[in-house]
Amino acid sequence: MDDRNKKTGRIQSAPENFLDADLAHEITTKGLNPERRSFMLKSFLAASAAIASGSAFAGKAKSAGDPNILNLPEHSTTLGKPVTANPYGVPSKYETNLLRRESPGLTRVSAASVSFAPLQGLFGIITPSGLHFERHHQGWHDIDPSKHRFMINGLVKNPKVYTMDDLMRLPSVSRMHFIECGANSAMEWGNNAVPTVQYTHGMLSCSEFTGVPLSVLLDDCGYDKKKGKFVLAEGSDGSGMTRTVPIDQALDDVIVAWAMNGEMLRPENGYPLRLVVPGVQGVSWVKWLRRIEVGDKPYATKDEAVHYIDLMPDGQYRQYTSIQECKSVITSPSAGQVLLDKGFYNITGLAWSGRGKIKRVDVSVDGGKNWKKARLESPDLPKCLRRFNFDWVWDGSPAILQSRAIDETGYVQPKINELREVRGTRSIYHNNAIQSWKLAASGELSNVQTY
Ligand SMILES: Nc1nc2c(c(=O)[nH]1)N[C@H]1C(S)=C(S)[C@@H](COP(=O)(O)O)O[C@H]1N2
Ligand SMILES: [Mo]
Repeated sequence: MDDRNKKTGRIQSAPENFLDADLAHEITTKGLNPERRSFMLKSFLAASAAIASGSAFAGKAKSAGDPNILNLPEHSTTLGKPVTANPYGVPSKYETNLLRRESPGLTRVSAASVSFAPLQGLFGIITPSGLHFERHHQGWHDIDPSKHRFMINGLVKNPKVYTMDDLMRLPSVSRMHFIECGANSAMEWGNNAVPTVQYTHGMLSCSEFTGVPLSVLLDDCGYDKKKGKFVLAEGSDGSGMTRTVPIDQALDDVIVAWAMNGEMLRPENGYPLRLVVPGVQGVSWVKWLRRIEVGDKPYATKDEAVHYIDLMPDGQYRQYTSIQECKSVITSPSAGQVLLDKGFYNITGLAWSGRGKIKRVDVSVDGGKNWKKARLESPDLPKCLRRFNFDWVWDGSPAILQSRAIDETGYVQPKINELREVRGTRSIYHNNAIQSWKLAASGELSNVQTY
């Protein structure tokens, strides 16, 4: 392991076994040997045929006498509702179970809380705004945008105060990025088997954000290019949320954003203004943003000197480890779900890296002994979620499902024991270990740790 990895606790290990041992020699420079490919295709079609004949899957085809086919439903014979019945669209009444939820394992301290996104029920990569996870240290507010002010001061020639109107006249950008709380998967440092992916990984969301690049604003105020080394971002809620961002990062891709997924930010997510710090843990994405100060050293605020630090095995704390390392998780099938019968399943999940794009995701169904490449869906964007899919025919025997992501830097998502070797067991933040879901012969899935 090189020094860089020691410092960041990133585990470097070769993805040597990503193919079945008996498949590895079938790979030629042109890809999979054609005979082998047609064999695989045949087994896939055979499995699908079994599904269609009703012998192997939940969706049994029994059309004869089905009243849902024979009788015209009411919606085919009556007038539908007018647009005005739902001027701001909400989901179908049949989807009301898909909600943000507070973890049963965490106690709420007055208003300070976190609600987790229901990853198990989401498709693609964009989190619907109403299901975007929310974390606030002192409750959320719905701030009057006409009264909101944003200030830039510190090492700048012209300190300025902007209204929302001032900001929204400036050149803007729209970019898709994930946001993950540094404490996502925190319970997995112990052996606390949190019951579902909503609670193990649900402090993760992905949206399109629109706003003005911070670099444009810093130029507008004439920041000190020699002495300005860091910026401090400050929120306007009662939590006194303040975080240091190095100037190179601030000038690179940080956005002072007012919009999310095509509309103004939701109040819980920082309306009317928040910082977007791509690749960096959620706490730096300061909501209800009111001030940026340019300084010459890190500010060591409470949220970076006392909180959001990692207790290492030698008893020392690691500070300013803000980047969210490469990580992935299978969102379905996942713990809490039940497979109704053997047969074909689409294993699906999400992969992301705070250091850039996702290069590859492998899936294992035997607890990490063998790995096969998953299909990566588009788009292929840096510091953004990437959806992966994997065809699987379950034979009904117990299995352990895992995914392992590799980012464009070549970094490979570690196993939990590899991470513990470097980081110990007393951390809260930055757990990016491979997640294991145990599938029992009964079809029930649960959260386990395998080594
Ligand atoms: N002003 C302010 N900004 C804040 C917070 C806060 O409590 N106050 N919480 C932070 C934390 S810890 C996280 S993980 C993200 C969560 O962003 P979200 O609620 O939009 O998901 O906001 C960050 N920004
Ligand atoms: Mo957070």
